[in-house]
Amino acid sequence: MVLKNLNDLKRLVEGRPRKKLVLAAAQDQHSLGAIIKAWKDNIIEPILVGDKEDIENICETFSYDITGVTIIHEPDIQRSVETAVKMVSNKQADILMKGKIGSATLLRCVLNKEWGLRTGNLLSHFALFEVETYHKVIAVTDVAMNIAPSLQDKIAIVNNSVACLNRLGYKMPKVAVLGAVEMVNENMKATLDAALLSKMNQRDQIKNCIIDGPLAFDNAVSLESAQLKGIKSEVAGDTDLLLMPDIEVGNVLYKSLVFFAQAKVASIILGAMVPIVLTSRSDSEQAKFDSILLAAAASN
Ligand code: COD
Repeated sequence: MVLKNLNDLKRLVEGRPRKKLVLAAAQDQHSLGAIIKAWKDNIIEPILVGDKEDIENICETFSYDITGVTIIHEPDIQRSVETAVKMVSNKQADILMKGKIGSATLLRCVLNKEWGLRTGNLLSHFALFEVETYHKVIAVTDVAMNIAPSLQDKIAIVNNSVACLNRLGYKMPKVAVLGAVEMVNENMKATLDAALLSKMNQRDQIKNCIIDGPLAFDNAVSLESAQLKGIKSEVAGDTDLLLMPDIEVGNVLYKSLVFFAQAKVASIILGAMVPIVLTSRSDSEQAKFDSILLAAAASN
């Protein structure tokens, strides 16, 4: 099964018990709007940690009915994140979500050695895009957490993403490891890593997926383009997951898809004790809702 659009995620959570989601620094309009919708749709049960007065003012202004929702008053941003993270590590919540706070600040709390959400795995960012010009949803990693991943990191990033795609119903997701070109060039590290990852996949060192690379973006997403270049590949033109060389390439692709191609996006952090909804503060309420849906579908 593959996802044709982000709405397909709904099917995966239907009939499942609601997940407890804790929103850190909850005084954020788009996050609150998304959470209330997900609550009304029976996907999650929200817990809000943040400035109670600000939260209530936003909800009143935008007519969000939060009657019955647990609010933990913590006006200090840093302490509100700490409280939310600890609720997850104490098993009082199944999903963590970022509110009015920078990504790096939240991630540093998540990585805290004493009370954070580490599991021993690398944590990585995973995004799903619905783009009109592609025949199915396409996953992209890592566009927001790992800055300059090593080969070892890329193996962990692929494993995180493949495990998530497997949970979403993909048996053997097709993974394109991107470079600027589809030939190995010793001066372009991304192409060397890509070739190694492909070979490791062929030798079963990376399982449950089909990896090909290096592929340039055009051959990864267009069969015609791959054929014109004479590339024979099971992945070319039918990619489920794009592995980015580094955060700059990834983040520029992410923002280009959203701003130029009007793509819809859902994104989470994988590899921690629970999925973490970590959308950018500029993301729409819809993107935050779809990310909650993805987190619920991806959680155990
Ligand atoms: N997974 C698991 N452990 C990690 C990871 C990871 N991805 N990254 C760091 N750690 C561990 C390290 O092993 C170490 O023990 C500790 O955390 C601190 O590591 P540093 O010194 O590299 O960590 P920081 O605090 O300097 O950086 C961690 C961040 C996640 C904050 C950093 O990688 C970062 O800023 N990433 C980009 C976040 C961002 O701005 N995204 C926004 C784009 S929209």
